[in-house]
Amino acid sequence: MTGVPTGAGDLVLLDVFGSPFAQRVRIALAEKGLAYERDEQDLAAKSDLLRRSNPVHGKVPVLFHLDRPICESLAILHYLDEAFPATPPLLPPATDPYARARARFWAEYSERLHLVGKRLWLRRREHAGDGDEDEDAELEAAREEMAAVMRALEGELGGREFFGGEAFGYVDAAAAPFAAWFLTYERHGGPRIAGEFPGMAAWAARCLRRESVAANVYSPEKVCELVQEYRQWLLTRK
Ligand SMILES: N[C@@H](CCC(=O)N[C@@H](CS)C(=O)NCC(=O)O)C(=O)O
Repeated sequence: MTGVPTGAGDLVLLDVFGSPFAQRVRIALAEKGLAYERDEQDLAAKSDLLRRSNPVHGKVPVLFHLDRPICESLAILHYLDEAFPATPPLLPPATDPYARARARFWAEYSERLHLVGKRLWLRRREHAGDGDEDEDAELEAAREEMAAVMRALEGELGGREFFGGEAFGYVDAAAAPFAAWFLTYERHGGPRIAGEFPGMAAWAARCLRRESVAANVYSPEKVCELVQEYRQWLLTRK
């Protein structure tokens, strides 16, 4: 716990490659240059280890550091900053509590992308306008909410390279996994991101080019493909 990068055995991550919450942690570990072991989980048949280490939620990611589990992606990112102070920080410095509080706010807010995104792609029908007025109204509401989320994030980004300024930081690590989902949001009725939110589109492209992100998320096309498969499976099950 001294800030010296550890051997891979000291850090073990229970994760699922495609989980955007687990991706946050892998991105942060990559940014910090920390070696770790991955333990891919099967969420359809949860292991005793996952249940024991995250008894409240039973979700990934869980990071073990020296055999002690830490749950919740944002808590893990925070922990990594504190436990490994010699590595590149994600949060603003402790001498700037205001900037830290602000970063925590926007990191949490970035989850709106995922929640509202689901309302776009997890609908029964692929397209609006073929007869179900309730579904059309829900699609329109979700599209508007996604536009509001993008607008708010773009306002916070404020023309900077990253939410962390010139450096990729805590909000960037928290939100970057969702950058790979922008294409899916668009294809399922969301706003045209490049046209309406050029700042967010440029930020997403910047993130996806970054090694820590590119190595740890699926490509936007692959996300679309997997979402389509998942949707089919889910909708035919009902
Ligand atoms: N708030 C949690 C969310 C984690 C989460 O939703 N993980 C999903 C995978 S993307 C999961 O493990 N789901 C299993 C379940 O819900 O039982 C975090 O930030 O870590």
